[in-house]
Amino acid sequence: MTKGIIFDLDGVIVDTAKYHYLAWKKLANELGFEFTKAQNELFKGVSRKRCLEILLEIGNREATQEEFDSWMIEKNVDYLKYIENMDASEILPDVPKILEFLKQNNIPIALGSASKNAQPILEKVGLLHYFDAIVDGNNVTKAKPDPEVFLLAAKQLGVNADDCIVFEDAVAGVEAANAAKMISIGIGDKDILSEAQFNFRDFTEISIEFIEGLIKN
Ligand code: B16
Ligand code: MG
Repeated sequence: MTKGIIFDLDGVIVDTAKYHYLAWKKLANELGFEFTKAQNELFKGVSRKRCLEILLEIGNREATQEEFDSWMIEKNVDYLKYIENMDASEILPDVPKILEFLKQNNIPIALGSASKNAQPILEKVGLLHYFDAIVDGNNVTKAKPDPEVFLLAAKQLGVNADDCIVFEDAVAGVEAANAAKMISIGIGDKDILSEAQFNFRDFTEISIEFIEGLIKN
């Protein structure tokens, strides 16, 4: 039975968090309060709807359903303006090297992201062709740490869940991978992602030998 590899998007393949931050900050400022980069950390791996709920808690703002819906749209319209200008230079270091190695070894590759904009982002940065399956915020009903996104990705790849390996930068994502009984690899701060089975700061720390070991076991 082959292994399957599942990548999160934001914080693993590209750093879209900085664009999410600018779009949320603009909305917060319009609503009359500040939104800091430190607060933006809470938004990583979290769905758009939940992000707005947290933002309103930060600003101590109430919203009617109509306002909530229109602010969700406004934030996304602003976010998409940044995405529009993305290109291959925004791919995080050594990600293409790993994707290329997996492709050459016929290892199925999936995306497992909370973002509803995942497909256009992969297209913009020129990585879409590497992915055999894309499961994102448009396909799931339960957000990470629920394992739904990764279980669906495994299913679409035709690989058993316990033969999958997940790269994640968010605590909720690592929890989701563990709940799916997959091998979890934390990308980022190992103290924050301490629940992951393996930890690396970024892909430049990951050798081809390490990947070979994972896909052979
Ligand atoms: P969208 P990931 C997540 O991406 C981001 O980390 C998170 O900040 C964002 O709110 C979420 O996608 C939804 O994104 O507004 O584009 O649907 O890390 O799960 O790839
Ligand atoms: Mg992420």
